[in-house]
Amino acid sequence: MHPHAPFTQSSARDAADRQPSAPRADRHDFIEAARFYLQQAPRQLPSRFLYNTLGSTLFDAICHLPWYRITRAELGLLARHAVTIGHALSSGGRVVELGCGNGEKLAMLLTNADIPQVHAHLIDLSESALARSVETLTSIASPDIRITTHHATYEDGLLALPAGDAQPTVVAFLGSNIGNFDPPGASAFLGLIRAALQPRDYLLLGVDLVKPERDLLLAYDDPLGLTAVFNKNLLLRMNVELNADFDLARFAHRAVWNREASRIEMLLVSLEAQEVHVADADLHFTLEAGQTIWTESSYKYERDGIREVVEPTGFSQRSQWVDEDAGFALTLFQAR
Ligand code: AVI
Repeated sequence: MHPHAPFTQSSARDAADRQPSAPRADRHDFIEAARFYLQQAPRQLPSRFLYNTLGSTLFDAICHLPWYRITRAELGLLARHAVTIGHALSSGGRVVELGCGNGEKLAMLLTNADIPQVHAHLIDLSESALARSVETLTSIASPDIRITTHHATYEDGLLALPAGDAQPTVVAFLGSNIGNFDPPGASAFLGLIRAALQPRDYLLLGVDLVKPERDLLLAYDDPLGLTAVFNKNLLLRMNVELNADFDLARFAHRAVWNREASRIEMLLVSLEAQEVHVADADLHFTLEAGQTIWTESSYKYERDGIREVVEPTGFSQRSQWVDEDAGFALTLFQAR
């Protein structure tokens, strides 16, 4: 789905470069993506490159901001509806989390689910995320959790799941990570998940909803300036890893609500006319004052729109729980 299809971006949480020392293949990927996407009109970069070690740390901090409500809303819904979700799992079933982060969401679900045992498969490209999740999950008293980690892309991790397991499987794709895919990319990815499942298995999907523009702009251009730092870190990363010469003081962060496309666009705006070199990508270009580099799309859904996107990929909606105040939905689908 990437890097050569503009805006068919993989979820931010599957970023290959979240590891402290990126393998050479990832550096090659970064160089190729910078060369390709920075020459597009408009200039752009895939959002997965936001997540090096510093970027992941900044994102974790963003989740604590009062204006960014996704994480807290989702944790609340998981705690409140864990027993119902647990029925889907039954005892001895398996739960697969795509992009496990620090493990707190799965821990919230399982500790409240009222099931004696479960097999958890954690899929993440970040070894540190996997390690943090294992630590979180092994520290909880109940249920009895068997843990298998998959240091892999979502796609490879799903393919590596042992097939034909008699127990039900619940795939959890949380945090509105689906929002960082464009609509065709989201459908293609949901199809991949479906292909890894048996009929009657489940998908638990966390999705941020359309809400007033003012709330969206506060979430993606917060008054503390954390999201601005998170965005500008991408320029710093290119300077450090690709021998680029972006002058960070000559760029500003901007978040725009694109109502027609139903997405927040995160941009880096050139404050003046300037020349930029990305030496390792053999790239040299000029930016005019006000010209932008598009670094992330975060699609927001209407609650019924979630069903409309997911059901054609081979699932039927079973339950939906909404935090009305935060504008966030947790939806349980069953594979047909
Ligand atoms: C990871 N992803 C779901 C976040 C989002 O809301 O799109 C990334 C993010 N970008 C800016 N703030 C948070």
